[in-house]
Amino acid sequence: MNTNPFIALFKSPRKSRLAVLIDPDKYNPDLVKLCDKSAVTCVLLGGSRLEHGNVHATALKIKKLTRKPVILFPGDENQLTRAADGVLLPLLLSGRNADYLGGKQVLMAPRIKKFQLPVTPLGYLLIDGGRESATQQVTGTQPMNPQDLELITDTALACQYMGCKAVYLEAGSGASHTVHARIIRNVKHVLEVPLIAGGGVDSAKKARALVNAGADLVVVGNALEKDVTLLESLNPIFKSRS
Ligand code: 1GP
Repeated sequence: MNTNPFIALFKSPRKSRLAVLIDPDKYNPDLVKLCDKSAVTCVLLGGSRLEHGNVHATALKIKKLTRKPVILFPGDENQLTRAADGVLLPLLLSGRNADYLGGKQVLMAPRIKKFQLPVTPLGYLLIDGGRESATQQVTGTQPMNPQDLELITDTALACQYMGCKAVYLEAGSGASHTVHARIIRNVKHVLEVPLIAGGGVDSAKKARALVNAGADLVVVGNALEKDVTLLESLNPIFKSRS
């Protein structure tokens, strides 16, 4: 049986981890080159909707530049490639669009099998980050209201009971504000699987707040695509957590 490199990340005693999310449309080799010299534990690859980027070609380029695992975070069934080390299979339980609660998964399944990708079923909760997100537009679902703490917590727990091996609290790429620490704390309190947080992390302060609230993995995309030097200020947060 294949070991799952994504699940393996959480076996280390490290308190929290950093993932870089790469959108094939905005691929920047300089960012990938820094991964091996930094606290980045894995590279996530994918996007809500791709315009010109190619997941397969980008995965091959990334694999040449880093030894860190490259895990697909696919927006749809066309974003799968055998060049990656694994795949997250998102279940968008914050919404009620059947395409993202089964339809897309059925389309992805034969390709995941063909490419023999270790798969991690992922509970995916979109939480209002103060700006209409690409995920919201593409999936046609509304984000959860950050005030609905109990519903968010129950939804995360349901993901776990439905077999998800991790839960991702997502404020949306480029969110005005990250998922609130109170939400992270509450969900972390009930969850037995790793908790991932992302969306709108554009400073060390915001990353640290997520870590301190209990996120097992923090995902940063946009801000690092714009400015790779942010990695220098993120490094101490994640290096000191091992
Ligand atoms: C989006 O949470 C990720 O899926 C990353 O968001 O691009 O805002 O870092 P950002």
